[in-house]
Amino acid sequence: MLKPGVLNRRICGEVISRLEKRGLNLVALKLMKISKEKAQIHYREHEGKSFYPSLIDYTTSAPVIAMVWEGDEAVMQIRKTAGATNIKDSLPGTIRGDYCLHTQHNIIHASDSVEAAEREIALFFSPDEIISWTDESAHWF
Ligand code: 3AN
Repeated sequence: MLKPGVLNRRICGEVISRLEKRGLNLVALKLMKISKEKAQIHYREHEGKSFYPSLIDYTTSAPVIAMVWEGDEAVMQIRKTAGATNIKDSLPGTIRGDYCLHTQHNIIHASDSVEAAEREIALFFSPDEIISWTDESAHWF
């Protein structure tokens, strides 16, 4: 998910392009404003932490781009491409390491396990909105 503010910065295409170039398949994409209820479910593991209230406020403050990506080891590969959660550890070359300075506004959310991905996809997408496709481009090379 591209977090609030990414649209304002006009870098959605750049970030999505990085995931495409990694070789992953984009199978669903939706511009949406997240409700407080859904943000609370999405970030329920952080309830009670000091940054939780501002995390919910931020997540619901502006539109986001929710996406589903497919590919070998997609969860691990996207996490690595996104970079570390704590911006102090996000290396240059990763999305977070290249586009942001603050942990709370670290521009992209990526599911941290297959189970989390299944739960998060179900929260934001209906099954008919996910369109798997086969890469036919190999025919051209
Ligand atoms: P990730 O998004 O990398 O899975 P989580 O689930 O630990 O990381 O944290 C969810 C979001 O909460 C982060 N993307 C970030 O916006 C915010 N967050 C996490 N840790 C902190 C922190 N120590 N201070 C402020 N915000 C944080």
